Amino acid sequence: MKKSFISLIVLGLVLLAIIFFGYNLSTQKVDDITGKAVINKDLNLANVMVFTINASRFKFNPDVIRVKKGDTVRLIVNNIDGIHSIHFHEDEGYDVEGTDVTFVADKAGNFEFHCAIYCGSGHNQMTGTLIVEG
Ligand SMILES: [Cu+2]
Repeated sequence: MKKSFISLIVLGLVLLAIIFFGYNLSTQKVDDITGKAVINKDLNLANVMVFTINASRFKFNPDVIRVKKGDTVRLIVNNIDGIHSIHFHEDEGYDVEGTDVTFVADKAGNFEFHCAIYCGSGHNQMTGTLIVEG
């Protein structure tokens, strides 16, 4: 009788610990890669698809990024030659701009991104495509 009472208390403590640590993990709002605060707390940080895009006059490499719908995507622009940034037009499905952006690819399709910073004569040809497979 006494033994089963003690095991019940131990089981209760273990359950409390699991709930406590689980709660802490689910409410964490800091990007585990950059250490920066994450504004969109719905981002699934445990499974981030990270791509480094080398940017030079006047191309992105790679210029095709392929992910699956629902993936959390992080795009990091690595400027090799000149200063560039990426931009998706809002009316193309994603409202994203910057040199280090993280977002959920929640819409399937092909989405063109552009260089967001005027960088010379070939600026307008500086594009890439995000392919989100549904
Ligand atoms: Cu550019």
